[in-house]
Amino acid sequence: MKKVETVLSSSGAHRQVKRGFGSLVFRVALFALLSAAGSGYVFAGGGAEKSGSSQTAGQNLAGKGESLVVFVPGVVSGSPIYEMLVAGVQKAVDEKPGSTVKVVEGGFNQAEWESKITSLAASGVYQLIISSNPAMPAICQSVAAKFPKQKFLLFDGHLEGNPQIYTLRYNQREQAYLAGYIAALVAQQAGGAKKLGLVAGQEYPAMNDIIFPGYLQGARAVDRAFSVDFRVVGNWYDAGKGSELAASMIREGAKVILPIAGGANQGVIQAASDGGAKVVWFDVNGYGIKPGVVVGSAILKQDRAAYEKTRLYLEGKLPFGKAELVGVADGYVDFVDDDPAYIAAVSETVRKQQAELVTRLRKGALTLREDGTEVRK
Ligand code: RBF
Repeated sequence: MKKVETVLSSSGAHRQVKRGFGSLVFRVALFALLSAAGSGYVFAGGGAEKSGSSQTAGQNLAGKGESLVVFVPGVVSGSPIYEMLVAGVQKAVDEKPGSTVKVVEGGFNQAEWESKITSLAASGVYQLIISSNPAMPAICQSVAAKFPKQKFLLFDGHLEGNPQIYTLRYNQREQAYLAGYIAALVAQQAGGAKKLGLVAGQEYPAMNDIIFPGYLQGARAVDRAFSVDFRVVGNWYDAGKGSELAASMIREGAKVILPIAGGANQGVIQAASDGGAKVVWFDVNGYGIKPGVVVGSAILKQDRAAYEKTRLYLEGKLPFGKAELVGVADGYVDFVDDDPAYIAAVSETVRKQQAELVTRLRKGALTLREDGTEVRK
C-alpha cells in the first residue's frame, strides 16, 4: 500500500482520570472535545494498482468493479484492531479483479468523523464504506439517512434493522474474561495483593458494560478477592500518560495490567517492565512485544472477519440490516496459548488452569452472554 498524503497535528489536551461509572453516558461529541490530535492520510490499495490489467478492464466494463473505502476512526499504526481491518479488506479486494480499496485515516478528533464520512458518501465514488469501532454505527446511521444508496460494513459495533448497514461485533465479555482469568492466575502465583489494572483509551459502553466487568468476572472466577484498578488515558495515543497511569497502579499494588488504549499501550508495557509487573495483551498476539512481561493474549480475529465479510459483499451476499455477534466458539475470539513466549513466561500449573477454561469456551461447553450470564452445556 502506498501513502499519498500525510497530515499530522497535535495539541496537548488531556482528559482527567475517571474512576466512577454510574453516571457515564456515551457521547461522541464529548469525546471529540477531549481528543487532541487530528490526522489523516489516504492511500490507494493494491487492488487499485492492479486495475490496469485487461481482465480487470473487461470486468469494469461489465459493471462489476466495486470501489470500497476503509474509514479508520483514528490511525492505523499502534491499533492492531485497525491494522487487522485494513489487512482483511485488502485481501478480499486483492482476490477480486476490478475492485479497489482506499484507506482513509479519520484521525483522533472524533468530532470530525461524521463530516469526513459524509464527504466520502457525498463523493458517490464508493459503493461501500467500511469502518470499525462501537461509535461508528450511530455516526453511519446518520450519514446513511442522507445518502440512501450508500452501504456500510461496520465491525466492532452494533446496529440492527437498517437496510444500508451490516454490523458484526465480537463477544468481548468472553475476550475480557479470558484476559482476567490469566491475569488473576499469574497474580495469584506471584503472591501479594489481589489487584489487577485496566488502562483504557476512553470510556464507552462496550468498555464500561462488557470489557471491564468481563475482566473482573474472569479474575473473580479465580479468586473472589480480586479487584481491578480502572483508569482512562483520555485518548488513543498518549504513551506518556499510559506509562504514568500504569506506574501509579503498580505502586498501589497492581500485579498484572490490561492495556486497551491504542498507541498508549506502549507506555503501559514500559511501566510494567520497569516496575516488575506483567501485562495481558488484547486484540492481537502481544507476546513478542516484551517477552516475559506479556503473560497473555486474548485476541480477536478481525482480519478474518473483515476478509470474509468484504468477500461476501463483493459476491453480492452481505445481509444488510443484520447485526451479528461472534465469540470464542465461532472462532473469532480466542486466547493464544501455543506461543513459545507464553510457554516460557508462564508456569505450567497456570497454563494448565488457563487451558481448561480456553478448551471449554472453544468447544462451546461454556459460553458467556454479553451481560455476563454463564451458559453451560
Ligand atoms: N481502539 C484502538 O486500539 N485504537 C483506537 O484508536 C480506538 N479508538 C476508539 C474510538 C472510539 C470512539 C471507541 C468507542 C473505541 C475505540 N477503540 C480504539 C477501542 C476498540 O473499539 C476496541 O474496543 C478495543 O480495541 C478492544 O477490542
